[in-house]
Parts: sequence; structure tokens; C-alpha cells
Amino acid sequence: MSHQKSTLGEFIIKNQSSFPYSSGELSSLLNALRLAAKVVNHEVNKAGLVDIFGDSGDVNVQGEHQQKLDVFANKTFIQSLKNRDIVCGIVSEENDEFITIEGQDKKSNGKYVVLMDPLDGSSNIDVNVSVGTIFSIFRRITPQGTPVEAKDFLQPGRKQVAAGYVVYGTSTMLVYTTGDGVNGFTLNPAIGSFYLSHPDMKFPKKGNIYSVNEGNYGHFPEPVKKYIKYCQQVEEDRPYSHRYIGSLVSDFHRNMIKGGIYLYPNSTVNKEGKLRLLYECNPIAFLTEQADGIATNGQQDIMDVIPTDIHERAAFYCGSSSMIKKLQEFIEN
Ligand code: P6P
Repeated sequence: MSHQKSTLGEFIIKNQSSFPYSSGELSSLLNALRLAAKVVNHEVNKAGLVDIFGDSGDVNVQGEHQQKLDVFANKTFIQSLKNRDIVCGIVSEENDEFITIEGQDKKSNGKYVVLMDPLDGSSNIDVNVSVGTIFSIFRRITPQGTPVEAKDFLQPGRKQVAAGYVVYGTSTMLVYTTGDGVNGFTLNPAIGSFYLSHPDMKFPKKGNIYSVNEGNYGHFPEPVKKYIKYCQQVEEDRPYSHRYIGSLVSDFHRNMIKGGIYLYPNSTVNKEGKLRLLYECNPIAFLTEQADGIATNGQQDIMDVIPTDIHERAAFYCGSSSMIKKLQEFIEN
């Protein structure tokens, strides 16, 4: 008997009572992200056919060459969020400063702020490897008007009200949490609807996959080097499989389903780490904890870090709880 799966829209309506501040605005915000995801998915899927491959010629705040799809994705998500009068401000990897969003009334009184990486892993676009969008949602702290960076955006990850990602892979999925577990929705491109395909996603407590750019091994802190050697030992439950796509969303998505650990350490090359705290680490960490995993910067739960800059970087380790605990043993000894 075919099970009629809930669409994302049906799921949001059915579950919005469990959303914090369930005035329906968060539902509408998630719907804005859903719409933008479908538009970006369409472009990503035809990237090989039209001239949106390659470099836009611009460079973003990270000093990274902006791929044309990066720019398109950024504009699409910003426009979709602007149209809803719910968001007062956006931080994007592609923009040096935060963006103030004015409503129809020309005031910025939206109750939420969104922080996003509109197209993470974009260096993979030209080689047809999965990329993703990552988003993090907070309720604003200031009562109204133009958001204040230090108050509204530099909140610890623990305060997120929702977070998730879109993975543009063999199928396109939207995976998100509002603090009541993690649910995955798969796009049926024929009709443009997301269907609940992965209800209540959980990290297996133990996995046998470790994801790290081993090319940087020589730059890693000693405890991380020892943990990587531990993963490679021929023992009862090892060696683990090394799987690294170089696209955080794809590596994370696989590890959450199969069990595993993702590592992006600080190093002699990336002294603060490479991943961005606000729009890569925190949203992935929220999903991790909601899926019974652990997410840390090596010293503390990463969602407890108090940010000081909207583009700050962090060391990041996330995944199956038993694997993170083993890594922490190496770090603490
Ligand atoms: P490296 C992509 O640029 C990204 O931010 C993540 O998606 C990915 O996991 C990581 O950086 C890859 O970095 O240094 O291994 O190429």
C-alpha cells in the first residue's frame, strides 16, 4: 500500500504548534526557504547546460572567488525572505555586512534574523559534486527597527529557533529542525513538492566513517593526528572508512544517515579553523544535537560559543556521540 507522504507544507501546518512563538511566522519563513530551494535547485541542475558555470569574477568576504551559482543562490534566498515581512535582517557568507530587510511599511520590524551560506561547497559545482544551502534562524533580540549586529546576529547557537540545509544531490532534500527533532523532505521535481521522506532522523550512536581532509594532516593538532591514526588502526571495529566529499552538507548528510564523524580542525594553516561559526557550524550543530549527536569546537559544545564577528571561523567536529567522545578523550589527554 503506498503511503501518502506528507508534503512539507502539510507537515509545517500540522506541526507548527510545536514551533516556538508559533504565530505562524516561522512557518511562513520556512516556506520562503522552501520556495527559494526549488528555484536554486532548478539552476543547479542545469548548471552544465547554460553559462552559469565558472567564476562570476567577484570575490566574497572570505576572499573566495564567487561562482555564478553562488551569486544566484544568494540573491534568490534574500529575495524570497524579503517578500515575507518576517525577517528584519540577513547575514550571508556572500555579503561583507549584514543586510537589513524592510517590510512593506519601510520598517524593519520582522521578528527573525536569518544567517546563511547560500551555496556551500560551491567549489564543487564545476565538477558536478553535490552542494548545499545552510540556514540558521534566530528570533531578534532588539524589539524593532534596524537590527543591531551585536544583539541580533551575534547570538550563541544555543538560541537558534530553527536550522537546516538543502542538499542538491542525486535528489534534492530539505532537512531542518525547529527544536523538535530532525525531519528530511525530498523534492519531487515533477510536481515541485517536498515530501517527508526521512522522519525523525537520528545519528547512529556508533558509525564507521570519518570525514576529514587528510591532505592537511601535517598541519593538525597532535590529538587530532592521534585520533585519525586511531580510526586507521586494524582493530576489532576498525579501520573506519574515510569518506570526504569536500562539501559539508553532503558529508554531514551521509554521516547522519550512516553514522560517522566530520572533522575540520584548527591547524597551523587555519589557526581559527576554516568553517564559519554562524552559518555553517551552528546550524549543523543544532541538527546534530537534535539527531542525538555531539557538535564541538574541541573545547566546548560549539553552540555555547559566544560569537564576536559575523564571519568568524571555528574548529568543528560533529557526528555520532561515541565517536566524538573518543576524539574528546584524545584532546583531553
Ligand atoms: P577543504 C566548502 O568550502 C567548505 O566550507 C565545506 O563545505 C567543506 O566541508 C570544506 O569547506 C572543505 O574544505 O579545505 O577540505 O577543501
